Amino acid sequence: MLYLIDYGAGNIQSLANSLTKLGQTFEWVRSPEDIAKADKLLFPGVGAFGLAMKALATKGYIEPIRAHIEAGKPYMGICIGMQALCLGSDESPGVPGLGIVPARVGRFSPEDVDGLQKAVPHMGWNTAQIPAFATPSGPVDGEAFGRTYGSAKEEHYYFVHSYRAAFGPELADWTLSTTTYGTETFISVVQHRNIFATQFHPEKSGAAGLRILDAWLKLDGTPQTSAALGPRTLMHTQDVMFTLPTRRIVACLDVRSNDQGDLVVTKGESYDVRGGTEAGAKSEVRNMGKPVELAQRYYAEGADEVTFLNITSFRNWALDDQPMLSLLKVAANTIFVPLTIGGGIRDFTDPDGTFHPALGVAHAYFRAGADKVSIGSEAVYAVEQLLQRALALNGATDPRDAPDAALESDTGIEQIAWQYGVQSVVVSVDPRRVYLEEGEDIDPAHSACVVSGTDERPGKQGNARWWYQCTVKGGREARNLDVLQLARGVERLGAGELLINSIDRDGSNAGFDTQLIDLIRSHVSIPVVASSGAGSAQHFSELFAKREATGKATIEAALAAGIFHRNEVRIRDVKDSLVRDGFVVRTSDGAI
Ligand code: 1PR
Repeated sequence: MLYLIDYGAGNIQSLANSLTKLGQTFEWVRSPEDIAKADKLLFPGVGAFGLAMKALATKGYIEPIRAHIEAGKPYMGICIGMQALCLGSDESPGVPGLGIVPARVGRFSPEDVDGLQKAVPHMGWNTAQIPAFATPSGPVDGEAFGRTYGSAKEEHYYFVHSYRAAFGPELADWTLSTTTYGTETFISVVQHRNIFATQFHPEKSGAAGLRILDAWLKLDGTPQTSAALGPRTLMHTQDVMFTLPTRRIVACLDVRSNDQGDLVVTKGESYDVRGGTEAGAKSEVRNMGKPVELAQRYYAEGADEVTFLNITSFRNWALDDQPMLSLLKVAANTIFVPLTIGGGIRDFTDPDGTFHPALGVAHAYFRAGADKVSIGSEAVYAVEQLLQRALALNGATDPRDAPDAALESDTGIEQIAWQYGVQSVVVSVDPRRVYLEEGEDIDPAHSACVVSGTDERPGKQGNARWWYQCTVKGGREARNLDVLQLARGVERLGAGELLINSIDRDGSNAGFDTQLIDLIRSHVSIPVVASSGAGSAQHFSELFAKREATGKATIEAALAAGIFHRNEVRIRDVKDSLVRDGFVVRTSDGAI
C-alpha cells in the first residue's frame, strides 16, 4: 500500500489527482502507525521548510519516516519532501531536517547576467541533467534518467522554490540529476538506494512528470532497481552556462456568471465584458465558452500554466461561490500543469459578525487543487496600510524604506506566504494610465512611476507623459497608489510573483504594454507575468526580446486570453513562433 504524507499545507491535492489519473490507489497518513504500515511512502509539498519539519515532529512522524527509509522501503519526496531529507535549511535556521542527505539547503541569489535577470523564486520549466558519473558498472550516460523514467529525450519539469541543495562532487552518490538556475547548479533528483526525491513537481509537469511518477509507482520495492546507478562518483565537472527556465505561456480564463446564471469564460475590452450597442445600451456578458473545457483545451495545446480569475468575486465572499470551487476541482483532476486561481482572496466578515481570514479562502482553493492564489484588490489595501504605518513611523513613501515595525504579519499575503510559501502567492496588478497635462506636476510619491512615450488616447497624437495608477474591484475604483509602490510593497510582504495586467491594453490586441512591464520588472526581483493586449504570436517575441535602451530581456512569462478564446492564435503557434525567434520554450511532451 502506498501512503501519502499530508503535513497540512501545500498543494497535495494535485499529487492525489495525478495518482488517480495513473490508476494508483493510496491512503493518507493519519497517524504514525500508518507510516509503519506503508510499503511505499510519498511525501509531497510546497511551503516553508520549518513549518513542514515542525508539523512532522508534532504529529510524531519523524521517527517512523526514518524507520521506513532505514528498512529499505521506497520513499519518494517532492520539493519540501526532498529538502526534508537534508540536514537543514537556511529558510528555517535552527530547525533540523531528517539528516539523511548530507546537504544543507540554501537560498538562491538573484543574478543579472548579460541583460538576463534571474528572479527568485525559481519558478518555471527547467531541465534535469545527469552529470558524468562513474559507477561500478561503468560510466552513466545522460540518457540513464530517460531510460528509467520512460523518455529518452530531454524534458522540462516544473520547479517552484526559493531554496535548493547546491550540488557538489561530495554529493554525487546521492544525486541522479542536477539543474542549473542562473549560475547555481543544484540537485534536482536525489536517488540513493530506496530514496527517490525530486525538487521539481512531477504532478505539475505534464505528461513528462506523470511518466516519472508512474515509473516510481511501478518499482517492485527492491531499491536497487530504481535508476540502477549504485555508488557513483563524479567523473568531471562541466562548465556552467547561465541558464533560465523556459519562457512560460499562461492561458487565462476570466470567469463569471452570465445573465442566465451559468458560469462562463468571458472577455472584455478594458475590463468591460458586456460591450455596448450603438444606442449606448449594455449588451449581454460575452460568453467565450465553458471554463473547464477551455482550460483542458489549453492544457492539451501546451499551456505552461492555466489561470482562472473569478472577476465578480468582489461582490460576494469567495467561499460562498461554490461553483468556482467545483470548477477548480474538476479542472485539477485533468490538468497537470500549475493552476492559479484569483478573485476574492481577502478577509471577510459575515453579516453575523464571524470573521473569515483570506488564508481560509486560500486554503480552500489549495485543497481544491490550486497551486497558486492570485490576490488583486486586497494587495492594494495591504500596501496602503503598510505605507500608512511607514509614514507614521519614519515618513517613508516607498515600501522598500518602510521599517520592519510597519510589517504586522496581519495581511492575507503575509499569512498565505508564511503557511504555503511565497511561491504560492501571486499579486494581480490592475493599473490604468493616468496622462499628465503639459507641465503638470505629480505627487512626488509617484514620480518614479512616470514614463513618456506615444499618447494612445483616442483622438490624441504625439508624445505624452503618464503614470500607472492602481485600481481595485476589477478596475472600478482608482486608488492613490502607483504600480511601483504596489510591486515593491507586495514583494516586501511576501508575494512570490506578479501578474501585470493593463486596463488600457486589455482585449485590445495591440500588444503588451512593455513600458509598464519593464518599469515593474526593473524594480522587483520576483518573477513577472506580463498580461493584456496580446494580439499575435509576434507580440510574445517582442515582449521577451532585449530592449535596445536597457539591453535587458527579463520577462519570465506572458499571459493571454482573447486570442486563445477566439482561436485567432493557438498556444502551439505562439511557441513555434518563439522557437523560430530563438527563445527556449517547453514544447509538447507527448502523451502519458
Ligand atoms: O480583486 O482579488 O477579487 O481579484 C479580481 C481579479 O479579477 C483580478 O485579478 C482582476 O485582474 C480580475 N478582473 C476583475 N474584473 C475583470 C474584468 O475583466 N472585468 N479581469 C478582471 C481581468 C485581466 C486579464 C486578462 C488579460 C488578458 N482580466 O487577466 O485576461 O487582460 O486579456 P487579453 O489577452 O484578451 O488582452 P480580486
